[in-house]
Amino acid sequence: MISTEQLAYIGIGSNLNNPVEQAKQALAELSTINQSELLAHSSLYRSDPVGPQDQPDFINAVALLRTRLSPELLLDELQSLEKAHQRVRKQHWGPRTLDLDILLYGNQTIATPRLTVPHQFIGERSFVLYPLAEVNPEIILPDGSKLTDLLVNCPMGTLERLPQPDKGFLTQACKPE
Ligand code: A4P
Ligand code: MG
Repeated sequence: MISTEQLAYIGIGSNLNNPVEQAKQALAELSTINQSELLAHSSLYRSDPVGPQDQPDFINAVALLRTRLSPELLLDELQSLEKAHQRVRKQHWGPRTLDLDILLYGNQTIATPRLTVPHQFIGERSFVLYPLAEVNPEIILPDGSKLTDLLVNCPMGTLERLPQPDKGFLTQACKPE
């Protein structure tokens, strides 16, 4: 079977071992995933942890990939990147060096033991919705809900966009073609 290209939005999160560097490195690594191309990414954002509070602040970002990988193969690639960042799974919603979630995969709804797409909490997390909107404000979820409407009901809370560095991988928030 010849797989078709899909647009996949990936959520990046880190709150251990220099999270800004972890996130920047993750963006660089996402651009090397096979059969995939990094089309755009958001700025980096900082926010207080959602869930257990006895952990450091998080750095989050969103990346847009064009990929020929199936959702499961894309998840394999993301999990091997997490592993390469010495991610250790101890506590649900606990601290992590790198978390890579598939937020959206084309217009697909997926419910398997390994994958829930769109991501289960996509509609209620400011650290996901605001970076997504920076990459593409016109996103419509598979259930027909508009990103712009979700944002209206999701205050920024403690979320803040970090200033863009002058140089390095994150030179600018690039837009999808
Ligand atoms: N899985 C199911 N659906 C997906 C998907 N769409 N993308 C499965 C990726 N993985 C998906 O994930 C456990 C399993 O989820 C995977 O094996 C995969 O088969 P995990 O990353 O090992 O574990 P987790 O930490 O229990 O869950 P998850 O979903 O990554 O946590 P969340 O929901 O992302 O929450 N606060 C702030 N401010 N910023 C954050 O980024 N992140 C979390 C973690 C909590 N608080 C936060 C943040
Ligand atoms: Mg995850």
